[in-house]
Amino acid sequence: MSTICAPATAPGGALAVIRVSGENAISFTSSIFQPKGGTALAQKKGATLTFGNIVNPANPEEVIDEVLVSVFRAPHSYTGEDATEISCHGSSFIVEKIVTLLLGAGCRLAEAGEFTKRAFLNGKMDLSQAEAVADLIASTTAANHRMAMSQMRGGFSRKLRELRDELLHLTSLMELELDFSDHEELEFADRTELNELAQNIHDSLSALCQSFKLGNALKKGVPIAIVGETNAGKSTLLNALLQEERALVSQIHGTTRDTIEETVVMGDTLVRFIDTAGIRQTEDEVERMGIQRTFDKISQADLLVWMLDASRVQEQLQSLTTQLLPHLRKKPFLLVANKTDLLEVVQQQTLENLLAAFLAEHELAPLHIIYISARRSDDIVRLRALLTREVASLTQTHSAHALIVSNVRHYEALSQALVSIDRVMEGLHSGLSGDFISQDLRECIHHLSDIVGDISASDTLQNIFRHFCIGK
Ligand SMILES: Nc1nc2c(ncn2[C@@H]2O[C@H](COP(=O)(O)OP(=O)(O)O)[C@@H](O)[C@H]2O)c(=O)[nH]1
Ligand SMILES: [Mg+2]
Repeated sequence: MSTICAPATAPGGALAVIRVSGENAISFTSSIFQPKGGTALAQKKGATLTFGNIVNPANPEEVIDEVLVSVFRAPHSYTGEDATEISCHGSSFIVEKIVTLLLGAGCRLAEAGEFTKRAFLNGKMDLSQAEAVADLIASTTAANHRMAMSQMRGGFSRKLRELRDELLHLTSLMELELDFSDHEELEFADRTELNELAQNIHDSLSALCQSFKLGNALKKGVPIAIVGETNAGKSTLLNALLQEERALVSQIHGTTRDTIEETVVMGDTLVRFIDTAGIRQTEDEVERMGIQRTFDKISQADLLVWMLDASRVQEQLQSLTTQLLPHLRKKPFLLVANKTDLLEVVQQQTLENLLAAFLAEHELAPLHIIYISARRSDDIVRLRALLTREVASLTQTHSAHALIVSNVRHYEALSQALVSIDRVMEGLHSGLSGDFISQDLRECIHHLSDIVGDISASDTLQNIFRHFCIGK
């Protein structure tokens, strides 16, 4: 396989690393490197550092930089091949120059994800672990980091192997029955027992599939929709939470016609706030489409912030569309009464009574009722703390050690495996012949194998590694 090289660090830092991997990694690096102190790279053991100069072999007087070269020897490297890493100063000129010299020495520029792809092909990690490397690099929150780290260290792979072993066991029991079905005197595992085995596998697969909703939310941001009448102050709140002027704010009703989504880190979790078009009766076609979209977003959200204009609560509750109520009964929500700066203290008491009566009448149970002015920063701080707590408890329904699926490809394979195991169970119930059941079992195993990468289709591999950055 050819020897590849690429910068492995993003531009802008004080130092940069250039990676080289392949059969000739050490000799190609050596041809542009003069060690200080004598020992040539070729004589160096694996996992050692050598200090020296990068020089242009065409003109050894031309010193490009003083660098440290790490030498790794197969199979003890990230890729499993001979490899070097050149730590140089982080100038884009130096990095480019060194890469050019390496290309001149015989290297080829690595494709996106090619180092990790080689690690996979050389058996250093399975496919799901390789994918976790990309997630790890992209992780911006503690929750995402935890998920990627656990997957990279093989927690998920182990679970899949366990499931595969159980499926193989079940298959062998089925096939035993097939092979000896002529011998009526022999006792086989009865079908209730087989069914129990299948049920266990079903439960594990189903739990993994269900974890995807959380995994996906953690990766893309836990969706929280801000809903309410026009002019309640929803866009003002979004801007305050994001600390930027993202959404247009105006006293003109119906300003926000489309949904706006922005992510922000709260505690150790990424949250995706969705500002929606205010809900009201309108003749405006575009605004109506916006309101329809509001309801779509409400259905997708994990948490709702229902906002009322505290200075107009009575009118707002009266005109409140009944369309919103079923959603508020189904989803956890915070009730935020905004614009308290426009209220007298006594008015707030009346307001609290009014709201309490309304909530009781409609059987609504908000997680919290909070009075704020979206224009006051200490109110925003208070609301933010409350939201952070609620998001943490939403995402901690899974224990910290539970496996969470966050990759769409894995989720799809698991869902298909679940369909196959369901067919196996149906087959066992209805007394279907063993050949058919074995066929479904094999299919189930096949879907699980896809996840860890016992797959031959190279376009699938190409597609997975295409999304990596160069140098990884
Ligand atoms: N007095 C007062 N006005 C507010 C407050 N929050 C928002 N507003 C104003 O209410 C109007 C509507 O706000 P906007 O965020 O566009 O409401 P939206 O339609 O729910 O998105 C704007 O003129 C805001 O400046 C608040 O806490 N107090
Ligand atoms: Mg708005």
